[in-house]
Amino acid sequence: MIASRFVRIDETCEGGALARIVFGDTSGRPRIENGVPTLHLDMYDDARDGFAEIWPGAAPVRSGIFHGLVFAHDDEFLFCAGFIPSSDRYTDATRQAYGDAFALVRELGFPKIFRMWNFIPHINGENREGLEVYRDFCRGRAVAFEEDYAAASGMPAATGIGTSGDGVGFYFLACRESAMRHIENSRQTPAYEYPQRYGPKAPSFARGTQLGDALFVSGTASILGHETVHAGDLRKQWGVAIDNIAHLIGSQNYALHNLDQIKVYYRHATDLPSVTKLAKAAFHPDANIRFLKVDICRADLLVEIEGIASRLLRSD
Ligand code: 3EB
Repeated sequence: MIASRFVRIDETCEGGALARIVFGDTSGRPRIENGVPTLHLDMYDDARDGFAEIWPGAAPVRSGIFHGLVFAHDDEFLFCAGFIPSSDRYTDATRQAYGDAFALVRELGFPKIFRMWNFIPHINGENREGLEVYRDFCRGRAVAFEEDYAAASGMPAATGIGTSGDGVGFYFLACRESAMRHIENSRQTPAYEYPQRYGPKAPSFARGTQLGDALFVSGTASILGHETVHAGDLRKQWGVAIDNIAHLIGSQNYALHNLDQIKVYYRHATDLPSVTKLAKAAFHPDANIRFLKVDICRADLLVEIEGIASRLLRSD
């Protein structure tokens, strides 16, 4: 099974890791640092001291760079990270970067992308056409998926969220031909079927992806059908997001106490005490949770939650 770990930002990463994502105070192009593909994202956690997410690999790990994409793989899994410089229009660069990523995964023999993360600066701002930045990004991503990927392999679980840094950072994990399954949530319209009022092209992601024992849960918010519910009410939004996750993972026989490697994204700094309390009550006491203060892809969303369900945590 593949699993991530959250570690302190200054903890060195012993050999064999596929990836290190540093949630701290800088953003930039991914690089190979001490042999490990590393992506820095400007988005402090609640403690304002940052943390790193590590994806361990099994030796031998091979790494490389392809069209600015930094990658590493072992025999089973591939990690890849990319970066799109800040711009007043993201559609074409996003289409290009995703197209390169799809070519890379096929070339290296890991054609099944099971989990992606996208971090978008000024996500609720406007591009030079007056289109919301998130929608601009979604347009390029959707075209890339349509052109070259979705027909064969569907769309992975994902997160698309704000960052305080410059430039779009993204990373993903892929595997070889396998029994990976993308999962939808009957409480929510599939994101790729959202109507046009949310943007010219719908977001390209599945609500979750099951792989082996793990269910990767996409960023999940207070959306029922395709509509935001409880605009302006943090507690009610939290409740709907949690119910959405419980319903999604329940369909695969997991419960909330099975959720780990949780990230809680919240819009307003003043909501941190509330989301901390709510998370304590909702998740297993041993679950690893990080809180990140960022903008969320719809201006009316106050909180978004992601995680990985597995059988490792127990309720007793
Ligand atoms: C939503 O359900 C909330 O654009 O990759 C969640 C997860 C959201 C992923 C993405 C967006 C994305 O529509 C937003």
